[in-house]
Amino acid sequence: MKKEEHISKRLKLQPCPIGKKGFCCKICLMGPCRVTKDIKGVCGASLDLIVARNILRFIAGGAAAHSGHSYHLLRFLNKNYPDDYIKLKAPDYLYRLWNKLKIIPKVRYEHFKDISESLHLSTMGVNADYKDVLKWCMKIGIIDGYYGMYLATELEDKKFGKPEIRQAKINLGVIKPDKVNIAVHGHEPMLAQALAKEAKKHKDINLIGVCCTGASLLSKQGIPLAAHFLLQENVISTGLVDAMVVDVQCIMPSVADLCECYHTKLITTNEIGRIPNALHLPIETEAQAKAVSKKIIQIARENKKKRTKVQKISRQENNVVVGFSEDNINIGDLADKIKHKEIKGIIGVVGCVNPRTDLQLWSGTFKKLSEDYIILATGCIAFEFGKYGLLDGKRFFHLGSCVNNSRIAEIFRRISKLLNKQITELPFLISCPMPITEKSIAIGFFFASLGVDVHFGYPFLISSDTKVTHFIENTLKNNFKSKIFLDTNPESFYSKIKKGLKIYS
Ligand code: SF4
Ligand code: MSK
Repeated sequence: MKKEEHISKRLKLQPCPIGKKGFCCKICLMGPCRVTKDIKGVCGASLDLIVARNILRFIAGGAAAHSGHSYHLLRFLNKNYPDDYIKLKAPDYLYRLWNKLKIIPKVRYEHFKDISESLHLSTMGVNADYKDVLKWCMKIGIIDGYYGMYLATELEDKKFGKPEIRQAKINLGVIKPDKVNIAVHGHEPMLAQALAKEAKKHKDINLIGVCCTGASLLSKQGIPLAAHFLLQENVISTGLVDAMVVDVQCIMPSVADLCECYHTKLITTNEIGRIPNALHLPIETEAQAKAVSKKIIQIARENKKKRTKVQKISRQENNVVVGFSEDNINIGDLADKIKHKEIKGIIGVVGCVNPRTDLQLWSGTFKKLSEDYIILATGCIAFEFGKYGLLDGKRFFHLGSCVNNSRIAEIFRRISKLLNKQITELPFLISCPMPITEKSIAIGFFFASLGVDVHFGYPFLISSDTKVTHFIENTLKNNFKSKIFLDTNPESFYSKIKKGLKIYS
């Protein structure tokens, strides 16, 4: 079968209706079990237990990815972090609450043990109390927030500098036909930063970003961002990209198929991220990153000569304002606007752009909401907002890659401190309208642990009419004063939020 046929078949794949709701268990070989309210699994596991275990395993995957990201940075920089890292970063009242609930790791690197234990307790025949499993979801969410996002963001800022506010360009038009185009894609910016430094020395090299490695370079250095997750294949199919350099996370295996159809050289740079037929040049140290960068430039330059199938596709560029952070955004002004009710609140819009949702409709919804709310955006959805001309640095603020969601948490923390309120008392909302990855669910649970209500716009896992849904919509409030809720319909979401945050509770 031709590669193009493979792609069109992939696009027609329908999700399993049982798995989509989290009603399928496949953690032992007596299954997979498709359960209902009336039919338990072969082992006797109830629907609620299975849904809760599936959520926990999803969050564990996300926390492992974010914590792996910060672990790779620590190794690259030969650095460590204090044992009481969470105590140093979290608001005191929350630290005390989490301590009382016994949901924070206190010893260095112990969070990896907790991620591992969450897989252990959710395997067959260990924890059968769905409420306790959900408590673990909060614990792993906190780990994701601090040992994943906060730590990675802090290490990257210290090493590569804080973002700076500037004008920049995004979209496929940033790929230049007359240049050697090198795309960097993934999440960990160590090699990409070295490549950016090296590329500056060569006039013929055009470095462009994809996904969150790209969002990180965009916010710190203004390097153009060619694509988000959904456009990663389009980058290659321009026929103009001479090397695609990938690290970890959100790299579709299909890019290898595409590279076979075009001349693009695919290069993997992280020891855990190998792809068949790609050139593997793993880096673990700064010296290796520098040497590999020089090599990649040579390879890409040579490879440009092999361009044959240059496609005529839309080569649009969009102007955006980027480079916001917790340090350069005007916290005092935001606090005043909230205090004097000049805005209804702040919505942090996180992450992914799922092709099973309506991207245009969701972007339009946030455009309308921005009349009343300030919108803070990260990751792929920020790119999507940029495509619609919304990233203006007035109502919409670009805060970087998906680990940089910690910047949103930090902005919430600083505003609450300034107003002498708890985070939960302020009109903040996190919305993840089009989640794709395990990380996005982990991020949601992290914000819920801070007392922020969290919206998801796609029905995986938390859609069921089960006790689990009731728990995350209602019982969370008892301890965390937040709720996690689902609304897949942009219009009904808009009408709820338009009225004001927390009014919909
Ligand atoms: Fe089925 Fe129980 Fe095995 Fe899950 S653990 S697959 S519910 S038998
Ligand atoms: S890349 S995690 S699709 S934001 Fe961070 Fe985009 Fe979501 Fe991947």
